[in-house]
Amino acid sequence: MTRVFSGIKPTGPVQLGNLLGALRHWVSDQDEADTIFCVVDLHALTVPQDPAELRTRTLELAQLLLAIGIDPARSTLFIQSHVREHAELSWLMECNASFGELRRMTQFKDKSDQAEFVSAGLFTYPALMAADILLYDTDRVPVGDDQRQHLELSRDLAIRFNSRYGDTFIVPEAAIAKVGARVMDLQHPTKKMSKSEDSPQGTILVLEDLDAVAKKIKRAVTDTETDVRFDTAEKPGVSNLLAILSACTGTTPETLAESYTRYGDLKSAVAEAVVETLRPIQERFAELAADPSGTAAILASGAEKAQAIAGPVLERARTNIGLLPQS
Ligand code: ATP
Ligand code: LTN
Repeated sequence: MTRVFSGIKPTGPVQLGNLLGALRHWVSDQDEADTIFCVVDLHALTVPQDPAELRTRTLELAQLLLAIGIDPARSTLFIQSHVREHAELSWLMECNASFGELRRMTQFKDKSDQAEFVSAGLFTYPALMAADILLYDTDRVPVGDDQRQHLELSRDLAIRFNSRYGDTFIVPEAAIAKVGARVMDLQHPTKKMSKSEDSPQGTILVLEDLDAVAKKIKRAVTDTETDVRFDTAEKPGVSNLLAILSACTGTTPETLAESYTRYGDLKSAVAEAVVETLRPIQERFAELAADPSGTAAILASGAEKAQAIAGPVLERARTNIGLLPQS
């Protein structure tokens, strides 16, 4: 059976891009693959975090994943830091990644440009991500388009490790959807929507008040023309709305463009589709939030199942790289 693995950082409230670009595919992957999903709290530490807030967000993010339909009976759901193997394999990955290849990562360039304090962890971030993936003999990694370069590096590191030390890791494939893999900010449609950027009017939060969601969509930046066309270069705002509607309805953006002649009608349709996508998630989240100990139990069992896979894979890597076994 195909093994699917993916992760999400507890760096802020989950936004529509996370849902459409990645999380909805995690849910559908459960029908056909052996699925493992992880809240990557160690990755969140690459930028400064308030400890109490990080703890709360980590638990809430796990509850949100359950609310969108991650089913603990079919998937392994756990917190990255609960499985110590991630940090250890990350070191082996760091020692096999070059300074030059890490320096070329565009996410590092973007995030370090804006940061006052650039941690060493922000730089080595992709080595930890490769460790996450390789620890589970992963075949496929569903992610948004912004993770393409990190996935390519994970593959390169797996191939390099295998060629230096003998067959150790499965080389994973990225799974990037055709539609919704790059949801843009509603106010700055040439920038991706992000949970840690400060753009409240341009970002739709999955748990946000639904009237506020509809208002933000109706105020989304479009352009001074009037025709509805799917053209990401010339019409980024309109194309973003079409892509969002497409991801929510399953109809292609090109076909949708033919059904609307006015921006106002398109925006109303997008608002309705997004609100109806979010409503059931919010209802389910409210139920789960009332039972944090239920989530904690799911996470404990998830970490145990994850560790049972990660332990032997790490052992394989330790042996092949030449670390002396403990007697
Ligand atoms: P941050 O702002 O802290 O970097 P983020 O919102 O980009 O966070 P991540 O935790 O880095 O979210 O990503 C979780 C998943 O959501 C990843 O697979 C990522 O590719 C995807 N994703 C994030 N933003 C978008 C977006 N705007 N459109 C589509 N997919 C996205
Ligand atoms: N880097 C990813 C989050 C992430 C991840 C992973 C995704 C960490 N480890 C393993 C897939 C597989 C991000 O910024 N979205």
